[in-house]
Amino acid sequence: MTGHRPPPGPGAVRAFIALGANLGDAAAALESAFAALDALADTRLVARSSLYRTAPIGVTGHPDYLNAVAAVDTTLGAKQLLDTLLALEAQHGRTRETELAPRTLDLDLLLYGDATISQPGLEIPHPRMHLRAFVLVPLAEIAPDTVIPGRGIAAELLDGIRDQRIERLPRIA
Ligand code: PH2
Ligand code: MG
Ligand code: MG
Repeated sequence: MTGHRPPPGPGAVRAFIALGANLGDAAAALESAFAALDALADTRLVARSSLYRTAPIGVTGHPDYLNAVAAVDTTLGAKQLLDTLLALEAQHGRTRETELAPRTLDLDLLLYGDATISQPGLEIPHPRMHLRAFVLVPLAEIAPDTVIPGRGIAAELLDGIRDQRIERLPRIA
């Protein structure tokens, strides 16, 4: 997004990534993750949402999350990009005690162009993204017209998630 590096080249695919954290300095982790995405080989950050404070979904008694969404253009394949995201999580201290344990950084691949992919460990579109305010609200902020294959248009899915608590944090600088 800084404009100092050349675009990733012809054939780049627009992908969307969900960022989340609810352990440690979550805001710092998300800012660091945006920078790391922009610095990836063959990948450029093209848009980033605000940070949002969100109620944990699927668990009770855990700390609130900070969530955000990034758009990247990349010539990495979907599986390469996924593996890169998992490596970035690990670099940010992510451990996996239990499935929904509080985490220092979660990076979920939401969309990879208009692809539909179903293989072990890689489900595109992310199978629950259309049900989650913490994904749809930041996605609609940066790319409201995004088509979620089989589900609809991001901005049009917001009506279904009005009951989920989410608060946009003011942008600093
Ligand atoms: N991630 C989950 C489960 N629940 N809830 C919120 N608010 N934000 C998340 O990122 C999140 C969640 C699984 O990865
Ligand atoms: Mg997740
Ligand atoms: Mg994940």
